[in-house]
Amino acid sequence: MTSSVDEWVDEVARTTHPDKVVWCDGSDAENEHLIGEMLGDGTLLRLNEQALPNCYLHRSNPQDVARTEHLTYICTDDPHDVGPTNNWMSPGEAYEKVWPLFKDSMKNRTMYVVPYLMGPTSSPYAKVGVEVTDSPYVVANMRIMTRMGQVATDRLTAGTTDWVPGLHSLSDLSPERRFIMHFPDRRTIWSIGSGYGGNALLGKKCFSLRIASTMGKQQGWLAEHMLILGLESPDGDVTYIAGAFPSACGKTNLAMLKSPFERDGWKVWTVGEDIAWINIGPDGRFWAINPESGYFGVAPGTNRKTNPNAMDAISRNSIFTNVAVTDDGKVWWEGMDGPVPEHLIDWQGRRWTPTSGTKAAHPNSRFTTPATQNPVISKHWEDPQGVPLSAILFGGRRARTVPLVYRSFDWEHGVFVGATMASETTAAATGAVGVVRRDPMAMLPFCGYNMADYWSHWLEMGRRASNPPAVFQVNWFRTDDQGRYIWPGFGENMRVLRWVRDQVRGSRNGTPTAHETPVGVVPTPEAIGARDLGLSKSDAETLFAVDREDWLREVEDQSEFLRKFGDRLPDAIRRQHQALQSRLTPVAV
Ligand code: GTP
Ligand code: SPV
Ligand code: MN
Repeated sequence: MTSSVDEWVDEVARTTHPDKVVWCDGSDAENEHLIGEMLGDGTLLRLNEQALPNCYLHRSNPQDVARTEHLTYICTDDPHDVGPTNNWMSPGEAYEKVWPLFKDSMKNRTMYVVPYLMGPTSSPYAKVGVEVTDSPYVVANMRIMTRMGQVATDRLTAGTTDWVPGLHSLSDLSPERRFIMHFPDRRTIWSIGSGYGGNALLGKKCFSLRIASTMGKQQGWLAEHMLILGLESPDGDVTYIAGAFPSACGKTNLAMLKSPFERDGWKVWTVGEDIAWINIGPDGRFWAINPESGYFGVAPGTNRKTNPNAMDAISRNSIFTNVAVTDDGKVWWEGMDGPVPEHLIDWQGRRWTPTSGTKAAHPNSRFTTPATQNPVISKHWEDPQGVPLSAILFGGRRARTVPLVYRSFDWEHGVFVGATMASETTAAATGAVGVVRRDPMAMLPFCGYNMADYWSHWLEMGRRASNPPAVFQVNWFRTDDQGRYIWPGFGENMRVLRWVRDQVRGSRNGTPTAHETPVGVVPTPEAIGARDLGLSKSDAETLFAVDREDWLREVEDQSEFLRKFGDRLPDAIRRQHQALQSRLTPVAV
């Protein structure tokens, strides 16, 4: 390897004291050997070999089942550079407080050195990381989620200097000694005390969002928590749409959508389902690549009806984390097809029956599966320049207030809509579930610098692009008085995608399909096909309603949030907020 990688690995090994150091090449043989070892020590359990060939179950420590946002830090000299929405620690304090936790943390363990590439192999936008970890489970997941091994090593030996070092150790898995640390100035990551998902697979949230967002700010591009899909219309044309929804709010499902209108020629192709890196092309459009090569998807709720493409993808070569198992070694989770089994082994390895009164699978249980197994993978998913975006959707879980879909008036208004979006919290992070919080651009836990500066960067990107995407907000999660979701969601979201395409490419038949409201442009119920769906009149009304009182409360809550950013808040955001307020306030006559 290059001398700088060697030096860093030596330095880490001198502190963490592993038994041995293994440099990973990403080969099948290496993977088989690792899997064998993990089956041997119980880290992995083999699933039914006929039904789920080469699939494994991992049960994580019950104290380590989701990202831990309160233990996630951005380390800069000046606390103002991380802003009010991030946890800050000075690099000096990090060295004093967190570095010592790595001392001897890999004793009696193997240290794996994992070079990986984020982005298609031939893409000029792809970037190299090197993760050092003492978790073979992390290595096996990184092998699915990133282009790991030789392809990355080749870039390093070819002289890439801006590679991102990431140090990861399970240590004792204690939440008291758990820290997820980011040093944007040195483009370095340290993670200790967790083996789970976004805390431990450092290529994902730590590099591709937190560190990459700071690179993007400096270099003029965007690292976003977005799915990317291609919407094929009956004329065979494909419109690319990106969508930023917070964790566990529907990105994977929308990106893999199975169209109910396939026979009419409407179809979705997946480019990415969690992260997008966006550059401005020579044509003045936004071009997006998916830096990942696999899906780390939410298991509960996934079934043949909601997401048949995912069910096909995860039927082989996949790792399941914290799901339940049936007597015949198949996987099970809440929302799985068919009747609930009489007994199961739950996510913690305990006997479970329908009367147990607990969830059999953890609500944040996940599958890790290679992107290439997705039956609707886009043939452009590895295009080096990415795909050109016509629209960006911002979406969240909102029981009230936000209609099914609306379009923003222009780029500046669209950035404001993203900046002020909110969503109910989910099991993807530890803490209370179902609490509405502001989650700008679905990046609240992932933006590596001051969110106000990030909005300035978004505004600037729109000014630089001659043809930026149109911006929409969507909400699949509006409920009625009984708390039931009004909108059927999943495949039926195709109806919203079709309307979005009409908005950006021109209507199909010239009849009016939308009307203007104070918050944005809302479709007519007919344009979505509310009647074909059998929605009652009152449900359809609720779904498309923009209630003045609700929105005035929303504006009030937005004020409180925006105030936190003080002088750093871009004028354009302040202006947009005032403009929304005055559109909502009837003029006295
Ligand atoms: P992360 O991987 O955490 O970033 O999540 P994600 O945004 O990819 O969310 P995902 O598609 O995995 O969906 C999360 C949960 O929401 C799952 O339980 C889905 O079944 C459910 N879900 C997804 N789309 C819809 C929808 O249109 N309607 C409803 N009601 N539920 C949905
Ligand atoms: C998310 O929480 O947004 C995820 C899962 O995609 S994790 O990889 O754990 O961050
Ligand atoms: Mn995510």
